[in-house]
Amino acid sequence: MKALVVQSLDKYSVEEVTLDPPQAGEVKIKMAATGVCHSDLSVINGTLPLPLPLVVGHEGAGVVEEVGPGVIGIEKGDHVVLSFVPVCGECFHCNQKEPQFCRVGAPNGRMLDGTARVKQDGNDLGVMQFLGCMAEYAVVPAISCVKIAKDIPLDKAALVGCGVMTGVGAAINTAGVTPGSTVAVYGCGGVGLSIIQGARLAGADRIIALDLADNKLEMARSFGATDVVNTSKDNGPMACKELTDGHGVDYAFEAVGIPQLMLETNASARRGGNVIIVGVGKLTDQVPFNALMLSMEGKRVMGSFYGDTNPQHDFPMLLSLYQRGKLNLDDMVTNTYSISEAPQAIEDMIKGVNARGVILY
Ligand code: CXF
Ligand code: ZN
Repeated sequence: MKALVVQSLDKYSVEEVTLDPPQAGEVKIKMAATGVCHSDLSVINGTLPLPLPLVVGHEGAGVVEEVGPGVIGIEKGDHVVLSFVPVCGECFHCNQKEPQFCRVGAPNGRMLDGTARVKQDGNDLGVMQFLGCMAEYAVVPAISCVKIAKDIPLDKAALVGCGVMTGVGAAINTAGVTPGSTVAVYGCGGVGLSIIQGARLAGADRIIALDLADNKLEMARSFGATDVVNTSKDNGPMACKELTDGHGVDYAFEAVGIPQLMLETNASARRGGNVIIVGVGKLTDQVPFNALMLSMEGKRVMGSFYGDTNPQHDFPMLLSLYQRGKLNLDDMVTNTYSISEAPQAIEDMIKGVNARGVILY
């Protein structure tokens, strides 16, 4: 099969690889669609350090082709969205109702039993997040699969596996955006646009989108932003204050992963407001919050990982909203690519041309 393989830092190409059959607790998926996410790039450039070579891809949907021993509840022919975190339902975090932090395995490129299914010339290849789904097929843990209705288009469903869940979940699950509230979103890529949609679904009155690129701000408007600010021309926190009678917003989100933007996000929230950091920065970066103001301003500063999702509940819920026309996934897919064109899809993402680029098989 063809897969997008990262051979070494900043070096990636479409390769012919082989895939072993699913072992106990695993299933083989015939991929239908894979969204291209900045975290794939983070693996390529080493921001997310993983042993290489490795197959990227962690935002996908497809059809179950083969079921390994001991798998119950998933059958050949089922349609599934892949969760980039396998959920065991039994560990400390699963029991805390925090399945996004499930401890069943640390993503190190291998399967949950520590071995590999993808091979090239007899050598093991790693996979991203137990998935490696930027490939024609993927063998994945059954506990990474969320079954969905067969009438949902799989190219739209794929997006729920990462970007859409991360963004909508940050607004609804992490922040708990309330009706009538004011919201600012720094960064209008796939995740930022999904935060905007989440805030709109939650009934926010004012949604301010901030980005450097006019094409992203145009998209933001179409997904529900009421105001847009191009931060290459205007000061973000000042604009947020002007639009909220001088107070600052109730909920300010950062969806890029840059320390300076995290500080601007904090500065855009009102006293007593909420600051939600969604963007994943570099391990070596620090954010210097002012030691006096952190207490005095009484803001709730929080991180949001995977939209605080419970995949088995939230994926079907978001897809139901899609089917009823309340969540716009159609316009999120701004370009599609074949697996052979995956390097082009990565380059387009770097250029910022897409809301989401999607590989179709
Ligand atoms: C990431 C978070 C870090 C692990 C890989 C996935 N989230 C979204 O892309
Ligand atoms: Zn992602």
